[in-house]
Amino acid sequence: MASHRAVECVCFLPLITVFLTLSLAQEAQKTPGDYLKREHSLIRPYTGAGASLPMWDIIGNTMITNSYIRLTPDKQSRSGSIWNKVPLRVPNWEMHCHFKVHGQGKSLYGDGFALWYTKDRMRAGDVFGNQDYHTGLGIYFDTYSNHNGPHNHAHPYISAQINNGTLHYDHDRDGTHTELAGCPAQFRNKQYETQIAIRYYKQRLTIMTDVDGKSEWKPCLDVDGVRLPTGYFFGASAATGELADNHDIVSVKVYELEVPDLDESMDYANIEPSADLFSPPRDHVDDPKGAFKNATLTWKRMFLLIFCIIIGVILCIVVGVVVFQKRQEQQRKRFY
Ligand SMILES: [Ca+2]
Repeated sequence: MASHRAVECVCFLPLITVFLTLSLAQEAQKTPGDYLKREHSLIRPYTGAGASLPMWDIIGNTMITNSYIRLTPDKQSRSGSIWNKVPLRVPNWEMHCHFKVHGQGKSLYGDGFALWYTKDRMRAGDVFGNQDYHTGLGIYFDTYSNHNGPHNHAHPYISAQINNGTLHYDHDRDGTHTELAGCPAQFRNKQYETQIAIRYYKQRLTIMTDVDGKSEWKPCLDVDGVRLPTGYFFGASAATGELADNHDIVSVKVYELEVPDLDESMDYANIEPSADLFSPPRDHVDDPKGAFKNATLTWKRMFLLIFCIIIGVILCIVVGVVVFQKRQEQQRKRFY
């Protein structure tokens, strides 16, 4: 599976590069102020800082200060979250989040935080401080590697999950088997600003990071065929266990993205969260996942075929050499 992914990644690399270049060009052309959705944004100075924010609610150990929202402090067994009060009404959007993860731990720290666009809000749980089996989009900033088996990857690791309420986040496997896609990103204990951009545009989810102090967006993931409704809520949550970290949100900016040919007749509020490349294996036999499975089979068959041909050719050469040598020996014997 990993090798197939690698081959697909290599094949799609030029396409991704072109898309991201176009995206960034579009980004540069856009005047963010025109589309900024203030009701979903969290920008310093926060009005009402100290105790409450007009458009946001907090639960658990989350604290509001003048310069950041501390989801959890660098102390064991803490968890908390912050939730936007206003449901999102636009079908195409982009969120920029300036965050800071830092703490005393040199090699042991955790567990991480998450950004959410979900149906429910204010539900404390054990997936980075939010409930498991969520409905919507979860983006995980996993700083602690729980798992050393197959498909493990460098940490910290950012990944996205689309859930319709049926998928469990398995911490023992760092959520790898239910992720849409992901990328490693060294965002912890940085002296400069660390940011993420999440774009949902025409059923395409693109995530870019700016965590290297270069003030430029770097691609993290780009997945087409992602369906998310309007009417959900933005949130951020974090949790610490035996290991801890400060998980801070500095700012959130949400932009409305205009689509010239937007289908006004579409009922955007009633879309069930799903993704073509990873959807729960329940009642989706006829959806594009089937095509993906077939594609995987074709890859396997192709590999087997090439393998058999190579083995066949090697066998022919070996047999040929042996027969040739035997004949030469016989000829030499005849001469003596
Ligand atoms: Ca983990």
